Amino acid sequence: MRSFIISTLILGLLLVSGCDTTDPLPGSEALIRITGYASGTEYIDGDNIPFEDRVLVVYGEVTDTDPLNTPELWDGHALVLRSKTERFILSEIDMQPVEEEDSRWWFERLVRIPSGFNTLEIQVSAFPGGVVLENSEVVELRGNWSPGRECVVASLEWNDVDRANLDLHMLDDLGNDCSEDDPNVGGMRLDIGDSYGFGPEYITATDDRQATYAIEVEYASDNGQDSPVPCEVHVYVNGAELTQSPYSHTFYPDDVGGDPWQVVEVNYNF
Ligand SMILES: [Ca+2]
Repeated sequence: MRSFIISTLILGLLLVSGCDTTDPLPGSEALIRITGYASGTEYIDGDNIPFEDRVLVVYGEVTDTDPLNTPELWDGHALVLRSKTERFILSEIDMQPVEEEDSRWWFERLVRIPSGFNTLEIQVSAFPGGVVLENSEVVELRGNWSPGRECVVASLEWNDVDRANLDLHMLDDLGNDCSEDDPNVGGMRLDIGDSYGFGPEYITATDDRQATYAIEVEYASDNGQDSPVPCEVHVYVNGAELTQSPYSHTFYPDDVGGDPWQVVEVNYNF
């Protein structure tokens, strides 16, 4: 089932595969490609994404050619790489088989696109943290969103080995708590909630008022994993990263459902 309805612009039909196969997956050459991306997204329940310029749906196909893998189960490791630096990992829930008994997998993934020049590509590994076996061709696109236009932005990423669910929270001084459970409240907006790893989750405070924001991280679920989960939070005010940022922390199995990590409190004065 597709997670989203792509309601408006399909900006590009982009790539054919053309992968470098210097170290291919066993079996044959994998087909990996980005077939398009879109903005103006709308969730099926009608909850519009109001800041769609910040987030695009990237979609395409990956072929899992490892003969050791079962065709019914996505057990490869693939990610969307933005501008060679930011990783948006494709979890099992992002992957849908194109046809039964077929090794082709369709994916959709929300990706954050900052202003200016961006690149997107797909990388495939045999397992998390493994050597990159194949790259797709590179898509070039321009974003029109800038963190400098926003009051306070926080981002959370965690390690890509265990599929734990960490939740970024931003709490304002009016009692509002923005997180995956309440992604659009008090002028604060969670762009991409990630329940199966590994972020990034972004929350942006958009109300231009004098305010205090507390940034916290909650270990919401271990999703059946039991390894320590190192994570990192970046905080920006008026587009400038705080000098102490990024902040680092490690959650342990006993931390699930416990007290959140209180990262930092930000006083915003325009
Ligand atoms: Ca989460």
